[in-house]
Amino acid sequence: MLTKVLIANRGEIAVRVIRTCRELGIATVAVYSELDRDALHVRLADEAFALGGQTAAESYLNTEAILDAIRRSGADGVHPGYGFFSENTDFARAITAEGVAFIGPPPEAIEVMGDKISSRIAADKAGVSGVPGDNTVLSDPKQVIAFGEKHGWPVAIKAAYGGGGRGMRVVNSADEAAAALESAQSEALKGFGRSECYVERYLTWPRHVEMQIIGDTFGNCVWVGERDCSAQRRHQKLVEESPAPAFPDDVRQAMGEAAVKVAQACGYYNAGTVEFLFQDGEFFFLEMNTRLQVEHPVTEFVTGIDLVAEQIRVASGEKLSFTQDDIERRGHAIEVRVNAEDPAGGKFLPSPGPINRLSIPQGPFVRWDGGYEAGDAVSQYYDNLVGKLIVWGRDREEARKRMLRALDEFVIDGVTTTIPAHKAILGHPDFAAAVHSTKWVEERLDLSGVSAAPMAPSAVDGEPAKVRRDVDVEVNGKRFSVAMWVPETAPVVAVAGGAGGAVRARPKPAAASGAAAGGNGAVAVPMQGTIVKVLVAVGDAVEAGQAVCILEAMKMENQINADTSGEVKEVKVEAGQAVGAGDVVVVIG
Ligand code: MV4
Repeated sequence: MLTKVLIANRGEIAVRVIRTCRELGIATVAVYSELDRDALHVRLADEAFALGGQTAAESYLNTEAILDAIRRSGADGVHPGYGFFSENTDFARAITAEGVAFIGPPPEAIEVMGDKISSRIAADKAGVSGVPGDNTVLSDPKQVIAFGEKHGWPVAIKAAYGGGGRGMRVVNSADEAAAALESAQSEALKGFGRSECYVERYLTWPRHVEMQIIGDTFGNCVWVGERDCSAQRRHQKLVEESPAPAFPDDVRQAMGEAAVKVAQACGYYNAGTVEFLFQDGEFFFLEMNTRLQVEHPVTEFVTGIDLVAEQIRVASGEKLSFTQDDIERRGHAIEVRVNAEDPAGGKFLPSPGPINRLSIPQGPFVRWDGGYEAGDAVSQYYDNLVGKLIVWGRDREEARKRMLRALDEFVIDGVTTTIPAHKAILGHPDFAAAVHSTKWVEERLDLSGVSAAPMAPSAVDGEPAKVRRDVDVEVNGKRFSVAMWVPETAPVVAVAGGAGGAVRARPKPAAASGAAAGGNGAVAVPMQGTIVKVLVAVGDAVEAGQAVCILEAMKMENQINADTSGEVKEVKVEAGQAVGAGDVVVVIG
């Protein structure tokens, strides 16, 4: 077995991997950026090495710094988690060349699956059908029209080097084809550096069902179980569950066997996930994710298998500890992603900041995979996943009610989170009846009333906006929770542990780190990405901390804030424009 594993990641997944290593008696090495010097993953690891830098590019994506930490620590294996280097074949090859095990699949398999056309061809060869489509690179809108006329509208144009749905265009009729192809190609070029696109039939109300597989280097490969990830918004999953609801056993068996065939067709080993679209009883291969996924715990809960332990066994050159026949699935598991995002009005704006209080739900069959504790801060520079709450029940309804119970117990102060959206989803009759599909959150779920700090219903025009604060008071020895509507600028919080009912005004916690006043007015973006929205114009008066534009980076929308108060002198970007780390987007004078 490996003896010392370096985790080339941060946050909840680094913590998750450290925990299994400890159970297996494997020493752990954390790496950290300047902002993460005191982060939970650093506190929990046996050793930790500084990478320097603040942004992901300067730290967790700095190959030389990580290679240096590997050498200095003497680690014999590296777990990449998800994101960062998890699907980077240069990194995998670089460490393998130094005799260090990459805890993941072979680079050749990552390459085949990284290109969507080649992965469709690989699946086809394995006898697994994708959504009916054409595996040629599009060069003319006539090809799209010919395909639509033959297979029926709508059709989807997708980026060959894309994934996760970015750059996809739905075309409803022949006259939309030319514009859709052009915009798909240009977005693909901007987002992925390659413009190649292809066409598929577009399924209008599918569910997203994905199959976990794991294989060893002896040719054993098994399917572990499926996850339904249909509750998502803008390709960001919100809720995942296993088993998929209303999913017949014979379909599960067939999907599992199909997933294993796809994996074997590309010489796969270690953990992976094969994604399918499921509609009208049929499933179609979509893509393969060549990494451990965020939602892996639901599969662990229903099977009792520790997927990370199994990944480490495989990377150590051992056989899988079980066969296909050994795997039993029992009950139902649901996961929600608790992100530091404000779901108010369905906008899900990033809400980084310090976590002042964190009280995690406990009780039977509840698991929390977190990356933070009270006193830690969620930085605007990284993914804002605070942690994942996972519950198990004997059936879906028991699990759903347990999740609602657990969400009600959850207390987190300082950052706004997606918890109110999860309560709305889990409590909705459509979710309870499992009639939701991939478009349900965006098209059917009403999040207009959802807010962590709802506006006062009686707010009068011209008066300062008021927010709700809940305070516990005792009246004649009986405890009441009182909702107070106070001006947003003067928040009032109950002080835990103080004199009963004490109420204290406290300044609003500083917003995103780095958003403080006192900047030089040249507002720069912290990382590479695409500007999705510009919120100010030349001549506007802005306040320090006010959002000036929205940057999409690492699949998240990040608010870029004014670093000083003043007048906008220059706006250097427009929506759709790609930017690099450090690029100045707005100048305030
Ligand atoms: C589709 C589709 C319908 N028809 N392809 C989006 C994510 C990427 N993996 C593929 N996606 C889709 N591809 C065809 N031919 C609908 C989606 C889709 C989706 C898929 C999975 C999970 C959420 C989704 C949300 C919107 C659209």
